[in-house]
Amino acid sequence: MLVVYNETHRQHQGAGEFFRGEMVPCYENPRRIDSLAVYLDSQSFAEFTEASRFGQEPIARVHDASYLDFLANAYGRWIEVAGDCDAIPHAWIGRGLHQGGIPTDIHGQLGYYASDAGTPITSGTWKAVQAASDATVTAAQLVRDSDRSVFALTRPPGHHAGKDVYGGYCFLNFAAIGAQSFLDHGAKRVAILDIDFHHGNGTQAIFYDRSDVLFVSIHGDPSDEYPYFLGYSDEFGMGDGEGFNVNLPLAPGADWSTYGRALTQAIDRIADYSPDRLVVSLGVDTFEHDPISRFQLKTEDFTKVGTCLAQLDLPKLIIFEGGYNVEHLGVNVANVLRTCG
Ligand code: SP5
Ligand code: ZN
Repeated sequence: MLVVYNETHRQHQGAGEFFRGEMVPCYENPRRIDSLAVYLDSQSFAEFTEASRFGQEPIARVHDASYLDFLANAYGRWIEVAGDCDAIPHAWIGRGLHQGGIPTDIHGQLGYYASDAGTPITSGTWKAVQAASDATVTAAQLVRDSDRSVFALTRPPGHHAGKDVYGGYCFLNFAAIGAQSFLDHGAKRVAILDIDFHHGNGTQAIFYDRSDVLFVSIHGDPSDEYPYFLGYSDEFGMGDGEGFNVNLPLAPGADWSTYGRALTQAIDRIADYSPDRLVVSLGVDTFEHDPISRFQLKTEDFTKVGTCLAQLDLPKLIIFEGGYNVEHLGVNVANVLRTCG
């Protein structure tokens, strides 16, 4: 399998995230990719290649211009008022307490665009996420040219980012950028399968009213897990998108017997849709020893995940999302990639 490696990921390195009333070291850190890259590099099935540059155009197909402008300048504006530390908001929009305007102050804008206090904007965030977009679009191009599956080995992750909102460690939605890039190059129907432990709320929201992208997600029940506010089983899509959004929430503690059934259901729905292209948001925070998640997949279960994915006989654009047990990331991801077709 081709692996597009984005070395610039390292530019995004947050000091801490706010959790349970205190700052804790960021779970989403460069060691994740370092460890994963070393492991994949030792596997003969993985062939590394570098990203080409595509610039802002594919990003602007998914995200709002004003949001991109904010992301590009947020850190510079923040250090003027806060000094040289990561930017984190302290005030948010409350339900019913907003008429739609965007404040001018950087603190107000952070609160406007952010969905949580766990996603610091650092000096290199904008560079890193642009490079991650390049890696994604390169991978999509390679899928088209080679008719083989390609893995975008990059971070930070993307599936919690909406068209004008960041959070959940995510700033740009790479699954959406990849899917849109397929559509812009002739695909008529793209399916996105999201198997990160957390619901891909950003991806869902971006495509909620569209039928050209089917979004299917298996994740921890949001009544009990981040991102809390989307990911319920009665969210089917709206307007033209009605029937093209499928959420399969599972209770905490799900192991392969439960998970495998949901995965079969997800794959059947995707096969029914008969997409031209398939994007996989691959999080391995479904692992039993993930430090922030609550499913119970074992290392050998990731081979079963890959074998199930192989039933969808299409080259896949696979994008790395979550997974925070740094030591086991490599073997878990490799077990999916080796078997997924
Ligand atoms: C892409 C992705 O996986 N984003 C996940 C964002 C989760 N943010 C909330 C983290 C809550 C941290 N919980 C720590 C539990 C430690 N026992
Ligand atoms: Zn996750």
